[in-house]
Amino acid sequence: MSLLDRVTLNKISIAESIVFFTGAGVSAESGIPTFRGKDGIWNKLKPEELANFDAFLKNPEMVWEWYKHRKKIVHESQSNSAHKAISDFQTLFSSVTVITQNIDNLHRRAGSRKVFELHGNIERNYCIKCKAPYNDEIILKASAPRCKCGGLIRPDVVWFGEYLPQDQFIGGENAARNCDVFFVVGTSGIVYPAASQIFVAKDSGAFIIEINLEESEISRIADKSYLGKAGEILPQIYEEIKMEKRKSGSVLNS
Ligand code: BJW
Ligand code: ZN
Repeated sequence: MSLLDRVTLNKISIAESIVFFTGAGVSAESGIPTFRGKDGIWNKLKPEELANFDAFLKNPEMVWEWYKHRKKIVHESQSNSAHKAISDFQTLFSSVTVITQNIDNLHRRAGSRKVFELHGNIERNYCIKCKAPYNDEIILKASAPRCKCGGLIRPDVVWFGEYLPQDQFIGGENAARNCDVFFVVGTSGIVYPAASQIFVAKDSGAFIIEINLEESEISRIADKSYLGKAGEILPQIYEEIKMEKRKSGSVLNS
């Protein structure tokens, strides 16, 4: 049985530019825990003690212990069928953009080529004093690694109260403003300014499709909500659009 109704099928099929805005839920099926919700890590740990700069300065060892643990999880994980389906959409549409709040690099690993990372990337690190980049080899040797200049090295992720990387934010916002269909996948949609890009897409006339295990802050503005696992729903949507495009002879390559 088809998942997509006629209106949604048409909206996606005739789109020229599509965007996937993703959150922790898209990586949940890769074994990377989400932040909020039933199995979210912030049910057990307090974000204000770990995900902000003051906490890092106060206790870099503790914050690093947490990030080293998460680096290991990310390093050992693999992209799942949701990341793969998102990447596969590149064979059907000439403009496919991923805007992700995730720091796990799994969209790129799955083959997505245009990815804006709003909250950084856990595979990178830098010195807080001179901004020199560091790879994980150096990091894993010390409990609170330091740069040659003496500055503390930190993971290249965005903590609460910090500005988002402007090039990534602006790139994402432009894609949101100019797309026809905007998928919102596996995010609670409560963290700003990232979530504002969903509203930019909505206000610019995009058709908003949400995919989430449960209703979220975004459900009320979504044109269509699919409740379920991203790793099951996205491959199904991809297959239905591929069939529709084949019928009309407009597949790019496959
Ligand atoms: C599935 C699924 C499956 C599960 N399939 N679905 C009021 C008070 C205090 C602060 C603020 C405030 N209002 C606004 C703020 C600012 C603050 C903010 O937004 N806070 C809110 C929480 C209230 N924002 C900031 O501080 C930002 N910076 C900023 O505003 O700068 C301006 C400024 C500068 C200087 C001074 C003052 C202001 C920065 C935000 C940085 C967020 N960083 C984190 C951590 C990154 C590093 C790390 O990972 O350690 O980013 S927080 C965390 O939340 C992470 C995520 O990217 C982000 C979003 O979470 P996400 O992805 O939505 O995950 P979840 O867990 O919330 O949701 C998962 C969803 O998936 C659920 O809905 C599930 O149902 C679903 N799901 N499995 C489909 N298989
Ligand atoms: Zn330095």
